[in-house]
Amino acid sequence: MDYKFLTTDSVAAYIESKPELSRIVDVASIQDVQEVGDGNLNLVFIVHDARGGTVVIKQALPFVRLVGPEWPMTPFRAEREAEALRIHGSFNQKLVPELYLYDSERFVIAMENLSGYRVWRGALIEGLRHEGAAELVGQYVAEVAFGTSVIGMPAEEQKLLMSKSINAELCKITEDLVFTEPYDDIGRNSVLPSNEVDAQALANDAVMIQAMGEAKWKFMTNAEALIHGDLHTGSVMVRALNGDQGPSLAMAFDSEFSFYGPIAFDIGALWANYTLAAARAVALGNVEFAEWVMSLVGKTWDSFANRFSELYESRVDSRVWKAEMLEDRLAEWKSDAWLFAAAKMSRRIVGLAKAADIETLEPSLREGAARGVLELSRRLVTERNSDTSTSSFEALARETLTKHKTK
Ligand code: SR1
Ligand code: MG
Repeated sequence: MDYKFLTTDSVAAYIESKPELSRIVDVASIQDVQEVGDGNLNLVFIVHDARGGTVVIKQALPFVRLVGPEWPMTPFRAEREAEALRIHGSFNQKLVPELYLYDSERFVIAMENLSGYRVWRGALIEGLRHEGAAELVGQYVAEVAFGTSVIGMPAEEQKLLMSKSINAELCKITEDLVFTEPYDDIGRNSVLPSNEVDAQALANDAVMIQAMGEAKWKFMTNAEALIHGDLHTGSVMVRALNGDQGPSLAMAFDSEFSFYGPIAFDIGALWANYTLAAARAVALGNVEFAEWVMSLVGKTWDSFANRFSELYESRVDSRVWKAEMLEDRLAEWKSDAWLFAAAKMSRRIVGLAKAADIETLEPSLREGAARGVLELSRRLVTERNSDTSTSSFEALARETLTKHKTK
């Protein structure tokens, strides 16, 4: 794939060449171009001019940045992200950044720079409470789920959109890294020496393997809605309305993994990443903060279920989809969210692409946090068969993470 990669030196000329961008940023007064891509895949630049104009420019490389050119990856993922931003934004522009441009020749997306926002994972690592963020991401998942499923969109339109939303290579990353490799290491897994026994116990757990097989099947076949596809806390931006915490706004971004998949996958991803933040807090002895973080599980779910239920009133076809249909779907999604959360938390401990919440703990503390998350993931897949309430999820997390605290 032959196209020019952007650099901090070439971004200004790029903006000048695009009227959609030179309207937003005054090229002559650009003060600052910073490459901030701390993700696993792309280049990301933030640009500021002297007049307050600002933009985020993201370019997909034809390989996985985390690994290098030896792992080629389709840059057409940028198109998937642009489409997801556009479509998700059409339901609620307050919950996703605005898309300014998609450049299909250089696989570049330009979007709104969310001034005053920060990545939620970093805020959680610092122990900050962004109140209301979990409710807003729950609302985002609900609006996307309703708006792009056949419940909220005419069937012919939905089929056309589904046909244009194939994202095979990025789905394969998830199929491999999330559902398979933690149980069948092909050389990309790693843990602390003291956690090798825990990783081995996970990989040898026949019940877990069966559950992950089921989760993978659901991921690969439940084409319910144009989901985000990678909705961890690093894919959410938050902004406190006053100071650095308290009542807050939140937006979802980085939707390059978007595809027609199971709605519960996005919810499970959030729950798993709340759990990682809580595991960190437990390891550091911040018990109250860990409690608050785990309460986000219920807050996200309640907001999702309430918003989806409101939207369900305006479903496109109510002939056989009555109140029972809504009840059944919510029950199924809640149970599946347990399963997906289990998959998403254990992969961040043993597999490629780990999470800073755990990785930045010093090893003596990381050991217990990692052990707690791995045991919790195994308990979630069995316990969900008897109780799928979010309070049970939170209680199970509290108990398991605390039990394994080291030091
Ligand atoms: C090779 S990409 C690794 C991970 O980064 C993304 O954030 C996804 O979670 C993916 O699994
Ligand atoms: Mg990402």
